[in-house]
Amino acid sequence: MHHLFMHRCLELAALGRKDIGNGALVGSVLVRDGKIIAEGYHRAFGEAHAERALLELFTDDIRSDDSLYVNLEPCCHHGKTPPCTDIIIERGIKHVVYGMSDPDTRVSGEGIAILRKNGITVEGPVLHAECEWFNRGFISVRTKQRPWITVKMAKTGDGKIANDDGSPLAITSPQQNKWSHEFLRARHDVILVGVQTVINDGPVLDARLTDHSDYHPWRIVLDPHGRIPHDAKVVSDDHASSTIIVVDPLHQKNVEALRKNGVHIFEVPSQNGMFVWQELWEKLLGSEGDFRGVTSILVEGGSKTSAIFKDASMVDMDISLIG
Ligand code: AOF
Ligand code: ZN
Repeated sequence: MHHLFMHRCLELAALGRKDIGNGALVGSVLVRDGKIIAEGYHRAFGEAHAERALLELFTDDIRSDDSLYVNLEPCCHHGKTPPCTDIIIERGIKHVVYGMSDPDTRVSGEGIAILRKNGITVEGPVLHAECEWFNRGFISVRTKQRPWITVKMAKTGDGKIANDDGSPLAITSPQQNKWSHEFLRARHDVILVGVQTVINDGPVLDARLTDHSDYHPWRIVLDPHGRIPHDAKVVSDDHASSTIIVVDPLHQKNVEALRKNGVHIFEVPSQNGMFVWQELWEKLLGSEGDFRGVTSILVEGGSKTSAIFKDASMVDMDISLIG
């Protein structure tokens, strides 16, 4: 039963993906007599954490045999919201089951210790490998100060990734495309490409072949010289406001006009055609307008952009789909 309830926490947590910025994906359920009687999740950056969202919605008395499940150790710090441990203690919860401890140095075990000091039984980590995998972006941001990075390439059996003139080559099967939308695109905060891929292929970079077709990951185009065509789909379609062009400040004027479509323009200095990593991560982990930071990036090409990430050891997972 533990696993069932923890899976439900993860399912709820996933609903926050687009709006929690650089934070953790967290869901919580309250269980009474083996059944879920209340649910909550961390909905958006700066808003109530999962446990607080649940307890603010569920205002009945808590019974001493109720259990609160949450996929991340409850926090004990005053951040944008008060500590979750406070409301758990105040409301008289006696059992907490958690999925993984919190890598945030303001918490890291202290949340659990405080609950125990207050006479609460704390069980966990439950399903921790799955919980950590699910929050790999958040863990990366908190431990490496950069997002989790997956590089994905599609190749033919003999190693080709495009036609010899650079034009796109249909490589993967419909099943592979569906899988990569469902398990790669819909499970990262960002799909990132170099500007040459936009020029050559004109991609849409969304997760349309999925059950989450209303989820539109951020689309980032690395474009140091501001070469992106202004009629490219990513900067002119209905989701242009989910697109970020990263440009060197020297060439910012080339893309300035795209702001009227809602496109975000991030200025980051570059050296030899590549952005300064430290400054790139500062921008991508920080806030600007309605952008609140990201925790995971799927690099989808082209070969030069992927090589830049690999050469700098900025890759956590490298996936080749062989067509
Ligand atoms: C929880 N439940 O639902 C979340 C937690 O900036 P703040 O105040 O939102 O705090 C962010 C930190 O709080 C984050 O780094 C992580 O340690 C914890 N997130 N904790 O108990 C939640 N989202
Ligand atoms: Zn909290």
